[in-house]
Amino acid sequence: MNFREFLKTNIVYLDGGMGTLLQQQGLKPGEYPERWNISHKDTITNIHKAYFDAGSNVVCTNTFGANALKFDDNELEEIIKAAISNAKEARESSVSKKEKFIALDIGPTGKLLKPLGNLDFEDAVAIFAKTVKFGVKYGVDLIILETLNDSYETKAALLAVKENCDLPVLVSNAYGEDGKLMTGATPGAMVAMLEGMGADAIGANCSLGPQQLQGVAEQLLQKASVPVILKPNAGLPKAVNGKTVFDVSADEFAQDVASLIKKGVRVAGGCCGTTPEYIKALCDKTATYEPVATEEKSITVVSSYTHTVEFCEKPVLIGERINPTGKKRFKQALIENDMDYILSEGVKQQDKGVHILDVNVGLPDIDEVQMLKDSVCQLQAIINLPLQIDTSDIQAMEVALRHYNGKAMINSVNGKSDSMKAIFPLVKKYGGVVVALTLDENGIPETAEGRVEIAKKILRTATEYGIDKKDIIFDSLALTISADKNAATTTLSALKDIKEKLGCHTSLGVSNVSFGLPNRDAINSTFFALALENGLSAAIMNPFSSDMMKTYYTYNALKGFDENCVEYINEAESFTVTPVVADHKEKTAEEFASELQKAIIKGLKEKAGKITKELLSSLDPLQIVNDEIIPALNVVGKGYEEKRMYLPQLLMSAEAAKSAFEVIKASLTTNENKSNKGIFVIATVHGDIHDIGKNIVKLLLENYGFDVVDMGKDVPPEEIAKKVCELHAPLVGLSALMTTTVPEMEKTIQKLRKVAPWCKIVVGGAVLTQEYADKIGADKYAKDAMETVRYAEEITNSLA
Ligand code: B12
Repeated sequence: MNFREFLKTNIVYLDGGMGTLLQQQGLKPGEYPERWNISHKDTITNIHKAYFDAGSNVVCTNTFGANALKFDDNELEEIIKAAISNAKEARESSVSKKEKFIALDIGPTGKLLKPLGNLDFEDAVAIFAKTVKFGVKYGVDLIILETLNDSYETKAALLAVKENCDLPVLVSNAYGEDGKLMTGATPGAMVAMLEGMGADAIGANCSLGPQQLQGVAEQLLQKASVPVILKPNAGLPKAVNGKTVFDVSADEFAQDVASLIKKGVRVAGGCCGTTPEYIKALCDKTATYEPVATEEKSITVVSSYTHTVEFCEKPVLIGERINPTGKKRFKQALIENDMDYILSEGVKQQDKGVHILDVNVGLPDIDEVQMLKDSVCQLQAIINLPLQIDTSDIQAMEVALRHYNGKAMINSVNGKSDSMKAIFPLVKKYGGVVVALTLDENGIPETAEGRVEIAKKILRTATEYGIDKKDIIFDSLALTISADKNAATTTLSALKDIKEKLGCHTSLGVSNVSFGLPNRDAINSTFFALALENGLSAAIMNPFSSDMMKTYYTYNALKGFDENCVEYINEAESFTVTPVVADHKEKTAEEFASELQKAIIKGLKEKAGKITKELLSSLDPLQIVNDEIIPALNVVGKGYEEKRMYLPQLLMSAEAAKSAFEVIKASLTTNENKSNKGIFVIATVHGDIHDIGKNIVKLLLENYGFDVVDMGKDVPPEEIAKKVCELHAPLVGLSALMTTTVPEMEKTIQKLRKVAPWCKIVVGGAVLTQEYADKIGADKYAKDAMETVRYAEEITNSLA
């Protein structure tokens, strides 16, 4: 039976851990387990066989880390060939009578993708593609992508599979204790993106035990229309007598996973710490269970790299401001490639509360393909709202959809056969919810019936491409009432029919209705209310229009979509019309300063640099660091701690802070008689990569005439000690920003005391306290850069 057929009607049992078993058999730390396919062929084959014998339907080849970053092409091919052959041999020799399949196992590359890391998205696709091609060449039944903890890398891997074969593909992510991926995606966001791209099953593996993964599994079951995978660890790892042990027994594991199989999990196995014993226990426990049938959920949903926006009763707002039409300043920004302007238009709309951002950067004479790609990539680096890719350039659309980190909204297709032929394959390949305009080769029908007929035609054609109706949102086209008095009523009645008779969601570019009329907001907002009452699901609108926002909040309150009118009450104050007083006066330094904080918090790199330049004319550089940059980073740090912000935002803010810092650095003229005051060795300790604070300390010390030897970040104690001895440095500064890395500081101090007793040690970093510094034996705790300079001067003066 082929795997897809088997998956439809069965509970599929995967295998359990491989790495932990290999460690028990002598795999050394740092040794690549994939090489064991060749060097320890029998060991690998026996492990696979033990899993088949225990009841696994699928064993995963020992190729988790087999990728082109670790192995050259020849070795990669040999490893994958051997891995598949080992699994096949195990299948042949297994005594189990069950259906047996072999999955090519693919894990993460180990690198972060841009902009968080250095790996380019297309390079990631190419790396995964190589592994997939070898897997296909040597004959696997399916592919499993697992333990991926970043949505973008998951997308790259799934694209690589889809572009190189038609094999079934299971996609499983590693969720943290907060129920999200490391880069912030919820299970719902992963389902939206992966289902859109055609994954055969979606799930969770590794990181936690079955009990801790229960919430994630339940969310996956609630949202997914495809089978859900669960492959937990044998609980949490603990170190006992120098060995790693897991805290969930085989029986407990079987019990917990079985209860989730009862709730609907269809593909189950184990990850780190599980053994054939665990799989046997699970198979025994669930031998009489009937598979729970998967249900089509019919959720119309788009997603960003963190979360989803679902189309249901409450209207969805799509911000229309990233669009050059009729906007001189925006056009200029596009021509000048002023990305910061485009990004701030996005940030401002996000602050106003839109749920999705429309992105249209089409202008004659610009390279729209490049511009749209850059805009999408940069917007999604700092804003976590889903995007609506809005272009009539098919190539630009494909590139943008490819690089989009989630399930995008696509604007738009229409009833012309050329349009459907071009757009539907893209929707099918990359996933997405596409806005369908009710017009075709004959133009826009004058009647509502005519528009509904086009909608039906679009639905029929979409089905031929394998696109479900839940992924189509109809736009019945708002035309201007100044040209046709029935324009609005026709649109509204088409809208109503599409919603009620075809059961589809709808969207409108609301503002078109008022072209040519004065006080357009008044018309737009009333039309918006009428449209909502006639079944409008989403509006492309201007969130800076107070009339429109008023309609939105009052509508929700009146329709019962706003529990206790909480949102209405929060926003009501802003509805009060206050006359806008023309204010041409120059901005004060404080106003700029708070803008700098905002720019850093939002991760706007160029803007942060620009504002810092302006600030330097009125503020002292250190004041900018202490009163603006550090407080802004504290806000981000707190957001991260409270799980309101995720690593991507932390990184983008750090980048923005660095760009402000670069400007400050350039403005400070380094003291001429540098080495007069002596050598100061500085480093961030082992395991810690935070260096913004350390760099500030360095800069100030240099300005006060010290010869600073910067050893960088993540520096082991031995290297620091070696350098201090080599230079016979009188002063060393150590930085640590995490509770987990301050012990490295203590180690470094102990080392230095032994080999460089003359050297004074000063320590700093956000988590340090005077008390702790005393405890670990530092000579001085400096809370900031200035205090470090004062101490260094004190020491050098005493030596003089
Ligand atoms: C920016 C940032 C990052 C950036 C770092 C970029 C870079 N190049 O430095 C990135 C995004 C890469 C990052 C990564 C991580 N981060 Co971080 N990060 C921060 C953040 C927001 C700001 C740090 C900062 O630069 N502050 C501004 C500088 C100027 O302040 P400062 O370092 O304290 O320096 C001043 C003084 O302390 C002193 N000083 C500093 N160094 C020295 C040295 C000497 C010799 C002396 C005398 C004085 C001195 O003078 C400086 C100037 O006045 C903090 C939150 C916060 N508010 O601190 C979290 C924070 C430090 N990060 C944290 C975490 C957990 C992480 C990650 C593990 C996240 C992850 N899941 O991957 C990784 C760590 C990876 C690693 N192995 O190190 C936690 C640490 C929690 C803890 N208590 O242990 C924090 C506190 C966030 C939080 N609240 O959860 N992070």
